[in-house]
Amino acid sequence: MARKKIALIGGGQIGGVLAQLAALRELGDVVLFDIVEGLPQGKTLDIAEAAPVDGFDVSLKGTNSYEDIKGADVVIVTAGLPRKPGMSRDDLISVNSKIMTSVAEGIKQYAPNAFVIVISNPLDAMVTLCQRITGFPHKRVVGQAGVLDSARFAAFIAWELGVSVKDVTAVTLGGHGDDMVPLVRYTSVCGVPVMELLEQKYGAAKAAEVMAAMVKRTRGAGGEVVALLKTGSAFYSPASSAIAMAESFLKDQKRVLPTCAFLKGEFGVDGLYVGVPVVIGEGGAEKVLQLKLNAEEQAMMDKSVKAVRELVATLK
Ligand code: A3D
Repeated sequence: MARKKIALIGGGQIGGVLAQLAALRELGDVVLFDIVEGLPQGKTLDIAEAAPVDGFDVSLKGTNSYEDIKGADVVIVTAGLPRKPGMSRDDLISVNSKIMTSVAEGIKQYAPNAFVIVISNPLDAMVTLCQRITGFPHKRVVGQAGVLDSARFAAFIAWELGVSVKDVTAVTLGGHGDDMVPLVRYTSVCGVPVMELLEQKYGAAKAAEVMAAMVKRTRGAGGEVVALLKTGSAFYSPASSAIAMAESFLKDQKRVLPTCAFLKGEFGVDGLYVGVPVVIGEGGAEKVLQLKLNAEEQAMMDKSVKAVRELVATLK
């Protein structure tokens, strides 16, 4: 059986970590593409030279030529500028749309059967653009945001309650912006609703306050890292999140992962890429998992969807 091939478009901060994680997990052979000469070649050489130490055995290639992504099973796109302090993700739309246009054309030509995971911001718009240009079926073009947003929410809850992050299941829906929807009611620790545990710890009133602060921190978590780093945005956690999605596809794991997927009526949304729980398997984004939302949650979802619609409408 031929080895799987993973193409990474963008060899910057996230691209480098993606290459290392894909290699460490032996997901397949890795091709790292960037327009900057030497950058992807240098990073892949550096990672490959760690193979005898780490004990992985895959081929790693850095390239400035799209031809090298030929036949890729998975393509993960991080090409594009990241945020700097004071910028919103939406501020990146004009410059990153131009980059995404050339990237999507390269993918269309050389990796026509790939499952594509977009990470570039503004996420919901960049996924939309990538699908439009490639013309691939919607289930083969998705965005990574929700795995990360949910992981951040889960981490804050685990730290607050003093429990392992492994035992927290957190769910976020909606666009990858300040209006994202952390779903408190569906968030639990080993099956116990998180609010029950917070109320045991603090009583009802303070528990609500503590949760509101964690929801707020989750919504602003990307910006918190940007403000600390000053020169760019988060890169370890977005890379881990996209690798989980790629792995679920490559191994047909059918994991249920919050994914920016194209909705056709689910959650009352038609014809738009938005973050929802999705079964990811060999067919790509195979199925959207429907959740029942109460009036308050639906209102938050509607607000987030409206923001995504407005953003996507600005695409040329
Ligand atoms: P960075 O380290 O700047 O890497 C981006 C790379 O893209 C650079 O190496 C560029 O040379 C390269 N590039 C620029 N133009 C092209 C092109 N036309 N073709 C191929 N490569 C090109 O950024 P990063 O890795 O930190 O972030 C990458 C993107 O991910 C940014 O848009 C971020 O905003 C975004 N991001 C998304 C999330 C999500 O969870 C959705 C999280 C963090 C960052």
